[in-house]
Amino acid sequence: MAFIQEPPRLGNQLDDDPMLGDYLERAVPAAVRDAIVPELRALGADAGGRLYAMQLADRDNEPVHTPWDPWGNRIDHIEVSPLWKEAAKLAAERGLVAAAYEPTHGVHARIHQFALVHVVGPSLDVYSCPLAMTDGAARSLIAAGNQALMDRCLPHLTSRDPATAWTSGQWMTERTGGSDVATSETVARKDADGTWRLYGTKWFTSATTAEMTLTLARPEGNPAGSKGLALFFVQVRDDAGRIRPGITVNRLKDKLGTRKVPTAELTLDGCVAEPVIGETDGVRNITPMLSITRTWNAVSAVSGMRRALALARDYAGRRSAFGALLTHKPLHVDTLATLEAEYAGAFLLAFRAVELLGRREHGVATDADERLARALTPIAKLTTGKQAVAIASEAIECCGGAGYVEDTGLPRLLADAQVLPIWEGTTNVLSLDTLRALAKGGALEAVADEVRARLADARDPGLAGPARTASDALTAAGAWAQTAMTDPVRMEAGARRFAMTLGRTLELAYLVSHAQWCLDHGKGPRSAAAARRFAAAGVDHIAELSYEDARLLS
Ligand code: UCC
Repeated sequence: MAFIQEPPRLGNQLDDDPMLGDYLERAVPAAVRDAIVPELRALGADAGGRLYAMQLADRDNEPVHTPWDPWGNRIDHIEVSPLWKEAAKLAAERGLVAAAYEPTHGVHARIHQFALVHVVGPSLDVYSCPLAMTDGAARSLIAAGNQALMDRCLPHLTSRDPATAWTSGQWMTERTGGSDVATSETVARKDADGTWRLYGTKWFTSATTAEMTLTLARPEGNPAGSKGLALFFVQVRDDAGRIRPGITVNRLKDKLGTRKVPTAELTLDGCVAEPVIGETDGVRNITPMLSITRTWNAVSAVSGMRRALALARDYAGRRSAFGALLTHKPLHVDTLATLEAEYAGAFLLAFRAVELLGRREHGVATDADERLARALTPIAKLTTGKQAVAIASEAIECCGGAGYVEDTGLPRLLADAQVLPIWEGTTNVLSLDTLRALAKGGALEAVADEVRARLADARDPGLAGPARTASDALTAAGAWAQTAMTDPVRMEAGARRFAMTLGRTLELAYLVSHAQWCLDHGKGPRSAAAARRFAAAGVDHIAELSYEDARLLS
């Protein structure tokens, strides 16, 4: 009989991931852990079983936009995939947003929420996108202190009832682009009766099935630039789910990945809007949204890596070549080990950002926590986004040609990962945001203190080497920042290498500290091995590269 290769399978997505289990044991008190682990385990079974099967079966279903009904009415109906409908229900019931806003687990609420997201997110075909924006909108309304909008929206945004749950959009990107948002062209006009209406084009609105959105527009007469923009709330759909007057869906985007996400181009022609907070400073007022979605991005990057690795590892146990299973081939073992180390470092960085978010939201953050969080959010987003693409690429390569064939489902890992360094701020924009954060003062010291404190945990001789690598990289980054500070061109040109060095240094410091905890708590030497391997993969990206050379090459 001809040879037929078995496909990779997934097990329970909690139990198969020692990183998550060990982290929860270290980071949350036993009472919280006892409460959340059964829930995570049930979700882990669903994620690796029923939902993964549905995801494979649902592969060809993509959102469909129907602009008109048969009688000529403009309806702009968007039909999402069956898995997205299931995801909407599951997300509400399991509290993928709500868990962060409920008092049950206090300062650990964010860890609880993002552990849920980590376990199930990769089985939901990027439904994490509307959830991230929903979470960001809830947090932005709270930060703005707009009581009327909070009363109206929060019960829906944080609902556990699928019948009342809303999602939110985040309409920032225009034809002028998604990075330099200050150049947005949408205008806000006030009617004689005081009603605000928006006029313009939104060029990239993700998950346009949302019931509401936060968006930016320039009140007529306001100056150019980001200060002249204001943050607006728009109720996108009526109670029957119909799109409201003044909003037209021009078309859905034809994207490389995230193909289940209905991303649209919109024309706004007089849609009703409400200012969320004042009539200026829109960019500053939407930054709470950006901090939340960037944290979601980091966690989604990490969970995407974990999914890619789970499939590649399982495949290695089912695939024989040159006389042995891949799990027994030294070069394959070595390849997977490098990927595991990257995943472990990325996991710890992303969840540190999650911890800090929780501390800030529960009023227990110190000044140092605040400064650290401001820098850590862009650093975590940019570092993990790049790692996610690299790991997805390697993981599909681990499956050979099967990894390149669409109906195995494997190529989607890479196509979906590729959005992570792009949306919510590209790697370069976030490198510049890292400089912006550090310019506020005290943030670089907060990062340095964090690294030193984690490295001080290392007592095992096997961790001395990785600790030295992290410490040296920190010194190099600090020295570079000191001298580059006086030369804006040099500083900007080197910003990505600098931010990436901080990201990898933090990851290694967290790995060292976590590894020591694992050794101390009978969890074995796996994390120490990850720290050593991560250190060998390169941490210090600082390099004095000539800008003149860069210009010659551009
Ligand atoms: O929309 C997109 C797709 C949606 C899908 C989302 C799904 C997510 C799912 C994830 C999970 C899977 S993609 C497009 C997204 N676009 C962005 O993220 C924007 C990228 N660009 C930037 O981040 C830029 O750095 C800008 C827009 C923030 C730069 O704006 P400005 O106005 O030129 O810069 P300024 O003047 O420096 O900043 C204005 C104010 C300042 O405060 P004040 O007014 O007090 O001086 C800054 O300190 O905003 C403050 N600010 C911040 N505050 C700027 N950035 C931040 C920040 N990150 N945190 C706190």
